[in-house]
Amino acid sequence: MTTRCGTIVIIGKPNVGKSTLLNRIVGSKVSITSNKPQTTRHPVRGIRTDGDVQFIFVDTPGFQERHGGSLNRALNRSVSRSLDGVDIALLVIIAGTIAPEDIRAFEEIPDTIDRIIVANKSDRIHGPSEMLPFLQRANTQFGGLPIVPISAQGGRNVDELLAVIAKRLPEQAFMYEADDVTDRDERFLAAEAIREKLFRTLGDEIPYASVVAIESFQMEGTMRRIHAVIYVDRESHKGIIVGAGGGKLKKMASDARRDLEKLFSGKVHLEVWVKARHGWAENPNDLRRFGFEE
Ligand SMILES: Nc1nc2c(ncn2[C@@H]2O[C@H](COP(=O)(O)OP(=O)(O)OP(=O)(O)O)[C@@H](O)[C@H]2O)c(=O)[nH]1
Ligand SMILES: [Mg+2]
Repeated sequence: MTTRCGTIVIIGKPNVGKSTLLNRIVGSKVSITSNKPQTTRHPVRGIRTDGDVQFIFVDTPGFQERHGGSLNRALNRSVSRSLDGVDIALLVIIAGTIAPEDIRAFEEIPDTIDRIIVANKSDRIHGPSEMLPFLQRANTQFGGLPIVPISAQGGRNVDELLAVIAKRLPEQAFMYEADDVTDRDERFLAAEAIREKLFRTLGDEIPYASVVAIESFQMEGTMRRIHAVIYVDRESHKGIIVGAGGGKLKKMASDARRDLEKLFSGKVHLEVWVKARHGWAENPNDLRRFGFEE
């Protein structure tokens, strides 16, 4: 049997729905999502195998322009590095608009890579009278590359996108087992599940100044016992996360635990502490320790 297999990187400005698309495609929540930009900080692979075709998608952090700190530079470097050796790049934009940031993200993709423009959130478009002129503009802007309107959230047209991709994948052996969904280990997924709750629960400032570390992860029979620490940049942030009577932290931990039990199909015992670690986002040693590539 001839098989097709290839790597498809998902890039685009923050908050366009890259991670939602990845999760939709693999049918499991391997990448965290929120309505705040900069949710994804580490590239995550999502794998999907349909018969004789294996898709290896790489979700990346949104391409950053606003702030020039060490963390953002590390994020942008990881986007650029994710483009190395891939077969296809998907540029995700929001249907109906072509922003200057979209064009700059597009310019990051070498033109030696097969490119597809994905116009997400098409559920927000009001019919063909809005869609057709947009498609025409996108066609001119992106030099006639394929443009596929989808809704990652609702799933509209995602199968059509997969069909467009499948045709372009090289003929080669699978790189993962047919039932693999991600390359990331359970420690990573656990830390991310907690970080997602910070993004979804707290105001703007805190999530960006925090990072989650897994201190221990043990199997006890079929139960996973996980101990995590949320590091924040400032002592005063600790109280904001913990909340009155510890209520906020308790809720975030129990939401994260529920997600993880679903993802791991097994019982999880999760304990989460909050500690201050001043200046971690500007400290190269801390950035390395928390898994940001140099
Ligand atoms: N209406 C609508 N909203 C969507 C769709 N796809 C994603 N969203 C929402 O858009 C927001 C951002 O989604 P993410 O998947 O986290 O976006 P991202 O591009 O991965 O963001 P970063 O990792 O921060 O760069 C979330 O609130 C999603 O629920 C869609 O098809 N339609
Ligand atoms: Mg993301």
